Amino acid sequence: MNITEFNELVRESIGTAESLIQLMKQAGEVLTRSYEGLKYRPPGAIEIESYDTLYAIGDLHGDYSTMIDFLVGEKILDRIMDEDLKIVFLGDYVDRGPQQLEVLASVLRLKTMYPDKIVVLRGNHEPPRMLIPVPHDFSDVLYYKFGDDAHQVFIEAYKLFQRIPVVARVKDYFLFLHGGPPRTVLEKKSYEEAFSIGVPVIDDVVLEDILWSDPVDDSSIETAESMRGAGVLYGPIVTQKALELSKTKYIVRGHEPAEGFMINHGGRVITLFDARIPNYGISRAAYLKVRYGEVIEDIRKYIEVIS
Ligand SMILES: [Mn+2]
Repeated sequence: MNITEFNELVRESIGTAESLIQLMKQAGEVLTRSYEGLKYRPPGAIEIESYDTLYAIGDLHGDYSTMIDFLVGEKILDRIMDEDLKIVFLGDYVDRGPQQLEVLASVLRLKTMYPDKIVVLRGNHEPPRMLIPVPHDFSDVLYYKFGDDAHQVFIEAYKLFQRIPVVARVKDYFLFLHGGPPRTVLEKKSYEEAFSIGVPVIDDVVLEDILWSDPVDDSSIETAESMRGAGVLYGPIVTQKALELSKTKYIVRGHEPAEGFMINHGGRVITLFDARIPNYGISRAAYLKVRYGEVIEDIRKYIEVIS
């Protein structure tokens, strides 16, 4: 498949309320299944067990041009059939940007076409019903596009959002999530316990913090109140404990606007941001690119910038 064909497929997927609902239903199924090299651990965790090249992309927020630039720049569509690529999307597909439906549909299309290669994680803009972010203009976008049918699409989108995994891991290397580790991590004895793995539903506070929290470079802080009104600010000690329990070395997350990327906690927290949208004044996007077995000394060398 080339980029023109992919683009056409995305356009068709959002052409009618019915086609988008169908895609969301199909994606909901594959999001919560295991594949070779990609293990799903209910209710919301993924283990990435193999890859030739691993990518991570931060918040797209309706910036479809960055999605296209990434796919074309890395020749993803040419390579994905033959190479064991793994692409982790860190959440926040909708709200704010000009092409929210295109971004959402492209991520879901990639997942349905290459379910063993794509990891879709949940952001705070794919919210639980009790924690709606501001702005949440996704519903306006649906009404503008689908009119009377918008309500049905909205209902299906929310069903889908509740199924999206919240954390992914590459043992010995990376912990991927949207915001930060749960504030309760300091009291926990295992990765599973800390991230609500193997329980019927994700603990409310665990979910809130994973989707909403931000790092703060102050080693005297464990956790502090966040101005966002949800989640917390977490200090280096929380990061250290989360890395220890998950047996990883880096937290890779999105959530905070940055000129492509930002590094915190002595190089242990990497923020990726991929929405080059004017109201943020941001002109650069960034993604992580790592080949299997590479020894990482300076994480900055593995961050690619699109400008
Ligand atoms: Mn966010």
